[in-house]
Amino acid sequence: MQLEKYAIDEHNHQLLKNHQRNFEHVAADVKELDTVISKLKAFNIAIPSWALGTGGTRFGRFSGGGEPRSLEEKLEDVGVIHALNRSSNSISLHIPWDIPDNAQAIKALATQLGLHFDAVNSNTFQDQANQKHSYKFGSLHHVDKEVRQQAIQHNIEVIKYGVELGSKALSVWLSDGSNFPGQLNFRGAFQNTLESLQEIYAALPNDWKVWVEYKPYEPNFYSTTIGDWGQSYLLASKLGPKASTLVDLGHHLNGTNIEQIVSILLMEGKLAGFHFNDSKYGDDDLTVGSINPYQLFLIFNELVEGMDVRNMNHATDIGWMIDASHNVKDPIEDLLQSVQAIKIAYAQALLVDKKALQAAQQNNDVALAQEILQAAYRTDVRPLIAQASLLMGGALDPINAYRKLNVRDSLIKERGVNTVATGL
Ligand code: RM4
Ligand code: MN
Ligand code: MN
Repeated sequence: MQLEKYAIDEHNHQLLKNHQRNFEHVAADVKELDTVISKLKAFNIAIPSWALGTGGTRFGRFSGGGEPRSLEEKLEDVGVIHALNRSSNSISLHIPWDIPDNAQAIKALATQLGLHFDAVNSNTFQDQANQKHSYKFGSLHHVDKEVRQQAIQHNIEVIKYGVELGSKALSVWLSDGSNFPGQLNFRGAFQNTLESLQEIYAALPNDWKVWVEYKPYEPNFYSTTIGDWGQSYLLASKLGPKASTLVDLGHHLNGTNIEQIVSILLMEGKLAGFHFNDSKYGDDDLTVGSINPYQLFLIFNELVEGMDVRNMNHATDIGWMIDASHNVKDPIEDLLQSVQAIKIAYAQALLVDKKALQAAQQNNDVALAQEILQAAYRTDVRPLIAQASLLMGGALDPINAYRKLNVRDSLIKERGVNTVATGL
């Protein structure tokens, strides 16, 4: 299904008066208001194809109604999200969950919906039905060269699908690791991974990048071969300029200072991008900003400052993606909330008085530095985001509009109650 623009406009109309009052109130205190609004207008976050269905846990999966049954329907769902928030103009595909049978037709549908294809993700953490060798003991790090070759070939195939669709990056996440001490030779596993990635790297088209994701544990519980940003950074450095580190917010042990990691990777030109989500304990893949919005703001504060120092384009020089998977919410509502949370953190970071903060840092004025950061964090920037959305033809309040326009009911009517999207 596709949302009609007039329906969104009509819904906006009812909220407009209130919006204008709120907007004027916050805008009065924003220096360089036009710049802030135009940055918000340009900002987009990719939607992961695997988040459009209800996620499962290892205990079960409770599918919701009207889930997308095909790649086409996944694109349509992202089209709905983008029509509402005007900030989700791309989709990140996972192969083989989302193999495009007819790349030209899929590309045409995406263009019609105003979408393009973000990074493509390979999958060597599951065995596929027709596969010769098993990944039970790993893929790119495997002790057996034949298994490594199979995983390398899969990644090269994923690049080929991506090229057909106009993607520009391959995102690699490996579950490779060990469950028990003694199971692995760490150096051997690292070297095998490096050599495998080198073969994949060699297959990248000129204008492509490879993003190396890390994760401390799960599904392996003793060691993960790319377990932290240091190991990912080391691989990316050895691979070359097309390789960099992808930060998934849920892939850190509790208490890790993620904003500091982000700052250093950015300084070194090795920050590929993000998989946004939130977590309380581990890789919980909860809605972005639902648990720790302050951390998200602190990350964006480092991003804005670090990107400005390097003269980077906020909207396009880093890969912004969501990686979440839910079992209780309507996936579209969840994604709308995630995008909104990211834009809130970004807008707040844009409001930080950088000069004043720098001066406070130079003077070791710790209390003032905190005041400056929190003044931005405690600003209700939602009217700024609503204004940017309105100017782009989106909804003032995307979730509210989604509900009022009964989108899920229409999807259920069209697709049925018992649908299961591919994914986890
Ligand atoms: C992993 C990791 C990857 C994602 C898979 C589905 O934990 O976050 O990025 O592709 O889950
Ligand atoms: Mn991820
Ligand atoms: Mn994850």
